Amino acid sequence: MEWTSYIIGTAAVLGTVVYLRKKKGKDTNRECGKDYPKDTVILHQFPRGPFAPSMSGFCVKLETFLRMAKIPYQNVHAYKTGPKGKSPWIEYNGVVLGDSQLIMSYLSEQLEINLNMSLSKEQRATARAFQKMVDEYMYWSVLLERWVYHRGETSKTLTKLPSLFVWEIGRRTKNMTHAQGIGRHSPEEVDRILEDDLTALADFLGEKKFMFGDEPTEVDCAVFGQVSQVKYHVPETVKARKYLEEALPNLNAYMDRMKETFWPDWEECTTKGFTTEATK
Ligand SMILES: N[C@@H](CCC(=O)N[C@@H](CS)C(=O)NCC(=O)O)C(=O)O
Repeated sequence: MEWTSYIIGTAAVLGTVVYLRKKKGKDTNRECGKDYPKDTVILHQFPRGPFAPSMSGFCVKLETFLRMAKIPYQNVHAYKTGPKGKSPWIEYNGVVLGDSQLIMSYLSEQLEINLNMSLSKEQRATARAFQKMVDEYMYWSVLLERWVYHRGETSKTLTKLPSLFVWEIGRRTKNMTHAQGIGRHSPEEVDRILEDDLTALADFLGEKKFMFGDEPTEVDCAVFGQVSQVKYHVPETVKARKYLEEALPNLNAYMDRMKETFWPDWEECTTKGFTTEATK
């Protein structure tokens, strides 16, 4: 029984890879105005998550940006990666682009939008440092917690992906985090780093409504995106998730504020929790 499911799982993984490789060429040749509408961002991202709109902090970040900047967009949900081999990615008026931050800069330039207008040069520099902290470090800590240290629990409570798929994600995560460097730390050290990064966010936020005051700015998209994964999409036993819940009330209130402001349809944008129905 066990072996049968491994064979079926392997065939499914290989089948998906071959299918996606064939499909990629077709998708990047799509024509604006014919295959998709003009002046509308086509946001390619992973399928919705169980407790937040995506299990990718970058997808939550970019979609929050499109909402904050009031840019018309349409979602395409699939486990399909873009020109840089990652998700999210976009098509916009004939241009195909990957990387959430580069996409945000590109759209801001094209549409003459500046969500950082109210910030001084010094504040912009601080915002950039926070964006890098969450996108380039917190992201990897979350991956380790979810797919390596607590993989069994993730499978039971967060994802219905076949166990072979989850094992493969864990294997890739180990390799990537080793290369990045964070994967060389012990689980206890990663827990500690994650807690310290959350504390830094909470301390900087203080009593402000958003990272830089009463109005949200671009960095709020990245902070909200990556912290949403700690709050909703790592198993409940992860120490940093409990720490966020119990020790950082202002950061929690901020997360709720971002959610209410930009995601009034939050529930409809999730799969409404994890259910084992389909896997019984
Ligand atoms: N720097 C990229 C990172 C995107 C990224 O790492 N996406 C992950 C999902 S959260 C991905 O596509 N992983 C697939 C892979 O590495 O094969 C961005 O800002 O968009």
